[in-house]
Amino acid sequence: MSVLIVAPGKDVSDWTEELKNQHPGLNVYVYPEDHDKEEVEFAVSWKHPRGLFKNYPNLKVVASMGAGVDHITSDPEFPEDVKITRVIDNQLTSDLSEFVLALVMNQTRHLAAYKHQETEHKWNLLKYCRNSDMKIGVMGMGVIGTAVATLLAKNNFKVSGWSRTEKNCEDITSYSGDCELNNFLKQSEILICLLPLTKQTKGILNTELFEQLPKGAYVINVGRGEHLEESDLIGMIDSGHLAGAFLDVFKEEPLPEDHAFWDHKRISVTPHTASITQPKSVVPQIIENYKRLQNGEPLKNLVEKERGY
Ligand code: NDP
Ligand code: OXD
Repeated sequence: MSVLIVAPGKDVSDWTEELKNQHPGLNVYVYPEDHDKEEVEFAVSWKHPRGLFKNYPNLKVVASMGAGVDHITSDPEFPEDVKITRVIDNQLTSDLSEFVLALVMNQTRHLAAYKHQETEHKWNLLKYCRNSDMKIGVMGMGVIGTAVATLLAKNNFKVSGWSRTEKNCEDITSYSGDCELNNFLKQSEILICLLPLTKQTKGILNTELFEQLPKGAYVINVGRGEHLEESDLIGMIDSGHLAGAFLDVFKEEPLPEDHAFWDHKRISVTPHTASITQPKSVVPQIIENYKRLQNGEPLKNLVEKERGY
């Protein structure tokens, strides 16, 4: 049995090295190098070519290199009987939480606005909101969303979370389901999207949703680019309803050079870097699942394919 790494355009030398270090003797192929398709029962993947996996007759598991699995579930030709696993990793989770805390503080203390003023040599004091007076809403209270919400609550923000099912987290108000979305939104002065991309969540960040946020709300999208209707966001910022947005993920990555987001004064962008999987930290869970597969044991971090996450 062999492991196949499929991540076109990505340097995967550290993944290969870690897999071999942490499981000496493991046979690892990197797509598209020459390999016997019949030998492959386990693949590790990030943005595989559509339809690729149907050519592997003995494939049992595809492990996402990241927390998100939309790059796998969006393949209409993905074999029905092949299982999907995802990454759940403390380092990935805390990196993302710290990134979001930095973005929130950047917004509440007007650091981006001061940067603009600096370029114009302008000395203009902006009134700021103290953490304890700021209401933040986190969409998606999974592994990462809960960690983000908890870190924000520890920093005295007033935090709410929205998910499919109700949660019970200390100092975080829980809203769940479509029927509670409006109540969640209407008090979210900063909205953070940490949903997985599914049929239900695609395009969820749109005009209708933004209209339910308080006037002057700020939007942070670190989920997926496909959550956001891009022109709706620009329209709502230009109309003055939203104060601005910080985006780490985009429909098209890299963000095209001529995209309107680059030059928009109230939109900041980063190149999908909120948190980056560290192979050293994540390979142990991949190896564990590889061994579980060999022993016929249940896999960890299994994705519910019907749910899409
Ligand atoms: P989880 O699967 O642990 O959590 C998903 C959360 O979203 C759950 O709380 C779930 O609700 C909720 N949810 C899903 N569908 C709906 C819906 N239709 N309505 C309401 N709530 C819904 O995911 P993670 O926390 O691990 O990761 C979230 C996403 O973050 C990833 O899928 C990825 O897209 C993104 N990400 C981005 C990174 C970056 O660098 N920008 C890095 C890592 C991840 P429930 O709890 O009830 O099931
Ligand atoms: C992930 C990501 O899903 O990097 O882990 O976006």
